[in-house]
Amino acid sequence: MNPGNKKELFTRHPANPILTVNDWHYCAHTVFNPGATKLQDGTTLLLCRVEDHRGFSHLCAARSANGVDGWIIDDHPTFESDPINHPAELWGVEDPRITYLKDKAEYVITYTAFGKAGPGVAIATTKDFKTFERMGLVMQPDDKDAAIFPTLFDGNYAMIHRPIAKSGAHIWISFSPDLHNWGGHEMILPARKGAWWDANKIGLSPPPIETDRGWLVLYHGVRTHANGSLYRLGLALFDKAHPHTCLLRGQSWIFGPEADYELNGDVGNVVFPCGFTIGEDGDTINMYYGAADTSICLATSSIKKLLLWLDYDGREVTNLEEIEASEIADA
Ligand code: BMA
Repeated sequence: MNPGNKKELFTRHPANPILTVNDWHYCAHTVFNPGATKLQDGTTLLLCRVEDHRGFSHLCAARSANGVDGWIIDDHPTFESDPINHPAELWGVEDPRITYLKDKAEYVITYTAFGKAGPGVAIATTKDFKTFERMGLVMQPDDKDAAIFPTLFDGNYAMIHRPIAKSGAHIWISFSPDLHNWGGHEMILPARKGAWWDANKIGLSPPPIETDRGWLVLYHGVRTHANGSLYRLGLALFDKAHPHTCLLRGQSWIFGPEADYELNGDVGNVVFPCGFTIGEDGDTINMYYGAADTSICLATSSIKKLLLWLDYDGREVTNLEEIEASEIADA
């Protein structure tokens, strides 16, 4: 599939931004970077990051029958930081990703706990998005952009996350028998170097998307330039049974800031998805993303289209990229 000059594979919804802080029932500064899931009755639930006027974030649930409009938003923060019992959340909770675990019949929320030591990965579980059980920090700072796979691998849960290592900000995987204790850590996708759009920093965006050919991983890449940081999205495919094995990695980015609401805001030039739902056809991807750290937007694509594009633009991952990453460590 030759996409021609147009590399973007997602179509923005004409109603964007679909949610802004003006839709909230209480005083807040911005709403962005929502986790997403479809509840058992088909309702789309977004767990939105809400930043208050101190600069601290909490999470608030918004529900809609069609995932586009008619949002019913909680009239209070749904999930707030608990700094007394969890000091790692002193400055708030950010960027949730939601995974439904069939074996437990509950939702696992991985989120960034922001405290004095920096951002770390924390987990909470819920059955109804009203009451939550906190597990606390599962990956120490500096670590973020985490999500759990919806299936087990040889009886273990798997989590993708982004620790900051000496070699840089690359994507890693870890495994756990109980969601509390994690091991088997392995780097699975390195940030590239030099002129690449995803040089400097990468991190998982929404949780991995299950397909017949493997796990589609949408990730954000950050390119630092004279004007600041530019957040765009890339795509990779991982082996279905061995999710630490990358089969294909796209060369070009597939979505980046273009619309006014993505270019301008608290942090311009940022598109930052943390959640998706799949349409009733089993193929449509509804990607929910934060625009410019200010509002919430929707863009759609298709699993078939993304896989076809990877066959065209993707490359098998060679050791070269890992060698490049380790060169940074050696420098
Ligand atoms: C990242 C995260 C996101 C944010 C992005 C752009 O490091 O903190 O929450 O959207 O930066 O500011």
